[in-house]
Amino acid sequence: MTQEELNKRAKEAVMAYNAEGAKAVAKDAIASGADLADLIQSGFTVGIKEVGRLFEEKKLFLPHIMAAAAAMNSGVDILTPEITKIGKSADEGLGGFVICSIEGDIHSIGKDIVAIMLKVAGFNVVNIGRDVPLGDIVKACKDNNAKYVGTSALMTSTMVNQKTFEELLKKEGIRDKLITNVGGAPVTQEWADSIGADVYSENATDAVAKMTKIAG
Ligand code: HCB
Repeated sequence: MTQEELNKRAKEAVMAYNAEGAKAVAKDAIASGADLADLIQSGFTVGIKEVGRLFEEKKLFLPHIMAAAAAMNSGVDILTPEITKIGKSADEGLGGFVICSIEGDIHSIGKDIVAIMLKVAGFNVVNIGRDVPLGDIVKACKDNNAKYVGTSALMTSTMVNQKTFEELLKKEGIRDKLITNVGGAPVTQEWADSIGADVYSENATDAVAKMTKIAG
């Protein structure tokens, strides 16, 4: 089975809320030595974005999104240990990377994918979850002596917390010790520039490319 066929199956499994189908395509992809990161990005992710579009058009409702997200997670959960195995191991010296979905935001699928890919690239990733209070993110950065911090915001109402977070880091006197990375569907390069974030990442591949370049 080609990569394109696997990606199509992954997309269709998410769009059909089919957790078993998502698991099956994940297993088939592993067995056939396919590009697992591509399966996530060009397969599962395309499916969940399509579900989001139909939700926007009021053709689908929240339970549909929840079921599609559950199907996607079932597939990604199978892929994660394999992706981590074939990548570099963590602690390769690229430094501590705290990542989370920002206060007020429970969306976690994209952030978790970025966390996995950064780990594979050799960062020591500390994924502290979703809807994480700003003060707790600061604490995690200090506790882990992080060099990098990534925040994910999927809603216009929570994007503003990325700005408040930049201000909090300054207040705490640790802004200069960290490289901040921002992402999430409504987040743009313009937004990153306007709040003073160091790096904007459109997707996981972009995050890995930009952050590994910075890490040298
Ligand atoms: Co949700 N939701 N949702 N949702 N949801 C969105 C985000 C809307 C755009 C849908 C819509 O209305 N069109 C919308 C936000 C509107 C807005 O503010 N502009 C929305 C809403 C309103 C809500 C609720 C408020 C709905 C409700 O309860 N009435 C509620 C949120 C409550 C809250 O957070 N306090 C809600 C809930 C849910 C779930 C639980 C059903 C589910 C999330 C499950 C989970 O994450 N565990 C969900 C989902 C799945 C979506 C959509 C359909 C898909 C999001 C997703 O997973 N995309 C989304 C529609 C959309 O985004 N078009 C919809 C796929 C991932 C792979 O993409 O963009 O998240 P990504 O991540 C990329 C990229 O951005 C970047 O890399 C990732 C990988 O390539 N990236 C980073 C992300 N984070 C990064 C961090 C970095 O440092 C670097 C790069």
